[in-house]
Amino acid sequence: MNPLKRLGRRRASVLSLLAVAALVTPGAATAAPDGVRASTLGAQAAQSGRYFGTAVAAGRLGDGTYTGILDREFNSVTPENEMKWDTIERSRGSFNFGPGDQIANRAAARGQRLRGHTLVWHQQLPGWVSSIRDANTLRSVMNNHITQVMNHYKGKVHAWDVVNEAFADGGSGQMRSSVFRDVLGTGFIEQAFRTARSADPSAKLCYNDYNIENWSDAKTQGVYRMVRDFKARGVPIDCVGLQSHFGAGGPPAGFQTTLSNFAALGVDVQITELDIAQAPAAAYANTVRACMNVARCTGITVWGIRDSDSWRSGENPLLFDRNGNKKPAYQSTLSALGGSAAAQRTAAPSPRSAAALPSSFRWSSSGALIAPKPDSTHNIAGIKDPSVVHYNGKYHVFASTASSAGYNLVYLSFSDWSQAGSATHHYLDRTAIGAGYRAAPQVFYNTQQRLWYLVYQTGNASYSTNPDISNPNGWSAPRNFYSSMPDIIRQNIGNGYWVDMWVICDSANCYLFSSDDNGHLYRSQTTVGQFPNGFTNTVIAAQDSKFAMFEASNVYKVQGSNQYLLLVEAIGSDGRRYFRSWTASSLAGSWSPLAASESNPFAKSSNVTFPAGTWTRDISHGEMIRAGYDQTLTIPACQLQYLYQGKDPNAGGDYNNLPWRLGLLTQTNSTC
Ligand code: 9MR
Repeated sequence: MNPLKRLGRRRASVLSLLAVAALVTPGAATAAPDGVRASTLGAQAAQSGRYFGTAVAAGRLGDGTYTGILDREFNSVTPENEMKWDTIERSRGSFNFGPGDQIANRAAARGQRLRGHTLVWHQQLPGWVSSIRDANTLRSVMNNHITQVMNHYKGKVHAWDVVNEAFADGGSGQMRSSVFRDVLGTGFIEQAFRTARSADPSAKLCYNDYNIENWSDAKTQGVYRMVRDFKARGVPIDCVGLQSHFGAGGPPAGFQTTLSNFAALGVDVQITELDIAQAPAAAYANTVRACMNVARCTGITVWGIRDSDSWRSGENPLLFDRNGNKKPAYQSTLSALGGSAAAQRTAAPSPRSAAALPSSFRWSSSGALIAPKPDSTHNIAGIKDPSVVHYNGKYHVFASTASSAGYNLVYLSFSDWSQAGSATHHYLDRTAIGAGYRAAPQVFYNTQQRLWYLVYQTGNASYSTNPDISNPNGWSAPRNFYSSMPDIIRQNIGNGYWVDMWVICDSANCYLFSSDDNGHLYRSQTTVGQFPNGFTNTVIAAQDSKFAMFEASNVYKVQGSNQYLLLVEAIGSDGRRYFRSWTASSLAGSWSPLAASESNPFAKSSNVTFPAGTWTRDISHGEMIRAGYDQTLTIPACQLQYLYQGKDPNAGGDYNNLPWRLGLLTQTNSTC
């Protein structure tokens, strides 16, 4: 992060951004391990960590053809009717778990997972409930039903449809009229979810509905607003079930967008009741592919096994015909899951078994989650350059505070992103870190020394240590890594600035990377034993034209692979910030382009969607959400998240006074 004014330069025309020749040795993509294709739906879905389930009717469990397919193909089941209110609590306080148990016990005996369907629904609701007019009575009846049923199935049901079909069809985007809404008000859904969380804290809590698959539909938007509001206020919700009862055309064009937009709110999505009129093979494949393309789409359930088992049997909407034979849609579904009917062993990579990163990325962004909190002595315009670890159940975020008076550091922690905006900001100029120019922090835990390190720029590369990351007052006074700027930097920096120091260690060495706002990435090294002393042998690790390799470099170890990932912030031809990426097989190695161009960026406004509204065109200085928190800076290979700085696209003026805010990118094209 450049401490001084850079206004004007960002508008300069940027030449030959795509010229990366100086930087790389070409080729060298990491080979994915061989995958094994499975021959059944459940086994193939399991290879990507997903389930493939079906609705099951207790009344059909005596049919050998039915159970034969059920046990061969499916690894999750949903009772089609047996856990609904009119079966379980037909009269007040008298619970009949028999049919539900039959399905639950059978599934448990075969290692099949169980979805619970459904606790609060206006249909299949006994008359004694729908005729209640007193709110206190209905509230206690609803809470009691949820509690009793969830208690009974505790440990057996992995996800519950807590509330089913509460939104109205048509253009209102509002909740439908039902005894629950009419007597309890629209808050009944929140009440149901809170009760459900207390009843079984380890079950995933889903909202389930139909006709919410098309992103632009008012009903979809209504449910989206509710989930966003729940996440923002900390109302417990873990998943959204999209029933997906489709016509012969299959899913709407924007189906995957809907899945990823919900997922970006921080919930899982599941396709819960899939059936498609006439079961066209392509329509099934499109549906499955949309789920496979969204990391948080955790499973698919078809609503029945054979066409003759379907609630819409006249439309033959399922994967097996009346005789239990596989239909063409079965084959297309299996291939879309990544499998093949022949169960051949193949050298083709299985999408989920590869630990390597993809070569292009797509993201969905949150809104601005963290804004500055000026106080009487901190007149702050922007919060910038975040560093983040997840440790001890909390996110710990360190960031620069920027104002016309200069830069310093701030610390905040919170347990959930929905709480990020309300976290207390601890200004670190009040600690031994002290006032004056400190910026662009990077935090990690040194496991040998059992100390947290905060690395930051002060004009030199500096650090403080702290035995307890959660204690802002525990940081030591700044110390420098170098006695002075290394010669090679002095010789190459031109009229740039020495910024954005970054430490990462492997088992032998620690490396200190830094940038110069002038096209160079520098690297020094020391041994793990000597760290934090002894940084020497400074070299140019990568170089390009000034704006193509500007600043804010991150280097990570990719979990489960031999890959390291380099991100560097560039300034695009539109004057906006974005990230380029490279990989290498060692920290001292040469970097090969991964998504390294303006047209195939790692993260840029062009590959980020903003379901909550486009609040920035800059994707600027930030950090990946790591898999751990130690000096190896290990990130997951899948489902990446990146905390970044963005700002109002219309803001201008003094760079130090720009209104930077922090937002979170979530990868939407993870294949694992
Ligand atoms: O498939 C179920 C059918 O056997 C029942 O008669 C019907 C009663 O309303 O419910 C069917 O399942 C529904 C599910 O519970 C919720 N979403 C719509 C499904 C199809 O109607």
